[in-house]
Amino acid sequence: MAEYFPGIPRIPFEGPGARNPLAFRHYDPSEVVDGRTMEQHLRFAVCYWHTFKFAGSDPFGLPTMERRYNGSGDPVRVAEETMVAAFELFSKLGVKFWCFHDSDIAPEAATLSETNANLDRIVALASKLQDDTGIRPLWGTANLFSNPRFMAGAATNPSPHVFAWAAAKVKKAMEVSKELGAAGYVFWGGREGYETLLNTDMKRETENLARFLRMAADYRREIGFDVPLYIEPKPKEPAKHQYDFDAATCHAFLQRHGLLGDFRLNIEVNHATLAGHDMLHELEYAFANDIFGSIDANRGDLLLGWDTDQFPSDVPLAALTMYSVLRGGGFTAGGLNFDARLRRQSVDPADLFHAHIGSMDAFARGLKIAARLRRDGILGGIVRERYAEWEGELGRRIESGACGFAELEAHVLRTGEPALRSGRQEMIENILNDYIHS
Ligand code: XLS
Ligand code: NI
Ligand code: NI
Repeated sequence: MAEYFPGIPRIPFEGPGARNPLAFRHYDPSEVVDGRTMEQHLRFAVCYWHTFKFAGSDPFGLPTMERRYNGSGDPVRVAEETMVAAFELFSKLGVKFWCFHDSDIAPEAATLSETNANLDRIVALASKLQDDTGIRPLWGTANLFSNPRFMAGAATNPSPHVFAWAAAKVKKAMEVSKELGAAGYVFWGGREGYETLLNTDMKRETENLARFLRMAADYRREIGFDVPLYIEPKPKEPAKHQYDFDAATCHAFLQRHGLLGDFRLNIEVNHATLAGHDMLHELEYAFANDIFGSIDANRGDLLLGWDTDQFPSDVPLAALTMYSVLRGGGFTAGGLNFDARLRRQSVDPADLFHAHIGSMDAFARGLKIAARLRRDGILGGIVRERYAEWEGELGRRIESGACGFAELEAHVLRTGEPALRSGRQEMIENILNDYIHS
């Protein structure tokens, strides 16, 4: 079989002092942390679109990256070569999962049937490569945003004909995801929103979106595709406003339309920041409301206002992310999908490896830091102590619903002002630094 990343070996674990840039310093898949191996905890996935289809173009410039597999020949042939290259990269990195859109893996043709035939051909190849390697999708999804027919939305399009197209694409993408043994299925509504309210019927669009998602949930049951469905929140880009704005907006929407039983969230770091939150806020909200599902791991740039999708090599953020995930019970069907792409000047195929190695190492360190934080129980203890008064007489009466305003007023008249207590933020931040840097 052709080699698409010659000169790059299977990436070994060499430990913290290693000098070899093509080695893990911290990610040792078999190392046990808190009763599970790192591989079981972290469930890394490589994303197909950025890693294999992004070639360095930006709104001002042409592609910069040449790849052996992304040639200019017959598109199905190119798709096959790309799939083989993908499994070479997955295997060399030692990741067990990948994520894809239907149109990343197989070229769209003139009609739906031809497109589906292309997909079937590539999926057969992917199945074989999966059998050989034991790698499978963390999730699949349908691209409902690139083709011009979706310019005004997919499930929220003013035209039912386009709604039908979206349904047909999702139907096939779910079938294919099931066939490949995907552990989940994602809905990201890049064009489910609006450019201007002057031509938009928001009520109708959001109700149609709910109808669409209900049909998807029904179809999942119909074909026995027994995995979680995820909504991936994002507030904008490409649409000016997207209906799945953030975790709380999605939660309210799912609740309002009776869809909570079928959907969870796939939370992405750079989408959280575009919504004016940080990742930890979104995770905390999802866990607090029992809708956490999976993570798209990347990061943005504070000085740029868009979805830069950089690789998540930031150790403190990885540590706090894993702290939140561990506290919530760890991943079940979900995992860490690197929805991230190289910078435009990182033109070498080896850069794909450096990017993934650095992010996998960051999360391995983050996992260990998070496990220590939990074992020592310091942060947990600080929070418990801060709310300790709720265990007292007054707190218990309020939380059990035993009292109302009149009794609370009487309490204040009797006892006067509360004592002011420090939130100790700076001290807590110092403790965190001790853990991160020791
Ligand atoms: C785009 C999204 C997209 C989804 C999958 O911003 O992150 O890549 O993860 O459609
Ligand atoms: Ni994104
Ligand atoms: Ni994403």
